[in-house]
Amino acid sequence: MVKFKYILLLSILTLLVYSCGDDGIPGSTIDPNFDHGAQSIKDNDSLVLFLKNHYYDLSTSTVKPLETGETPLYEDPKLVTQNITENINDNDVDYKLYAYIATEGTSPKGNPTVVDSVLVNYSGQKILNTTTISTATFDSNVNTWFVLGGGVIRGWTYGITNLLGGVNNTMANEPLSFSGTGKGVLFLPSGLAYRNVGTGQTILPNEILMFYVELNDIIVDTDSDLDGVPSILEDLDKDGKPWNDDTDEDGTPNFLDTDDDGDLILSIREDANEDGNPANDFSDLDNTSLPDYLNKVIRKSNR
Ligand SMILES: [Ca+2]
Ligand SMILES: [Ca+2]
Ligand SMILES: [Ca+2]
Ligand SMILES: [Ca+2]
Repeated sequence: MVKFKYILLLSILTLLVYSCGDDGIPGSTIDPNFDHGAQSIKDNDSLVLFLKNHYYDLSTSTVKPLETGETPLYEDPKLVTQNITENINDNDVDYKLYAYIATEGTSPKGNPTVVDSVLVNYSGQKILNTTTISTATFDSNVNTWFVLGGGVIRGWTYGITNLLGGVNNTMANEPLSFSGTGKGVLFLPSGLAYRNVGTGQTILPNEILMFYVELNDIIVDTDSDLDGVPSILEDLDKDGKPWNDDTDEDGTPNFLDTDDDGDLILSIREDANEDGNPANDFSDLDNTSLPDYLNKVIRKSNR
């Protein structure tokens, strides 16, 4: 089900999904000499000024130019700053992402991980200068599923983990309905959006963006490749980035790879004790810490 949705989304969504270079980084093949670090600093300077010149208006749930008596976003305790390091062309680039948590969600499911499936309403606007907001919404949608680490812009991957979802009140055969949803605004440097590439005519290279996001629901422990190992547990080096773990080096990260060790036996079938979890089966007496599904030497299928 989740896998199906993932594939469907990849084929439909053109805006929030970028095309990846061989290292998974959009634009890396377009201009290998582009200075991503300098762009990150420039974008952050703009974002900070923007956040100092705007506030969140509770009555309209929108970001507005600062007025007397209002608290600038930059000084608002509801603003979260995330430091994120992305590896681009073998160089680490530091970014700052700002997430304004307007309304805490009420879901007991907790925050989504960077690779969980999320159901969101959203709208995106450009930050074209630091004192005003583009009134044009370039993209919006309601009740749309995304896999956070699986193809959305990185600003979403990280930013939406700050939100909690709501409670599903949907009745049988009725439209989706949620209450107590989490609402926030993401402020993204271009490096965590469409980088120095843009999306063609809609987003130009190096544009900084803001997204209103409402998190309706999440799938806890999303298993995008349905191999029995939750996506977040396929982050083998535990660096918080499941997209850089690729045991068989076939270009598909483990959390999207149905045969993680490339031995032509599906991971879900390398489940010797048949408990549905391939991560707790260790048949190699010479390597007792490596589970069968990551061990090319072991090619036992339990089905
Ligand atoms: Ca990793
Ligand atoms: Ca896998
Ligand atoms: Ca395998
Ligand atoms: Ca097992």
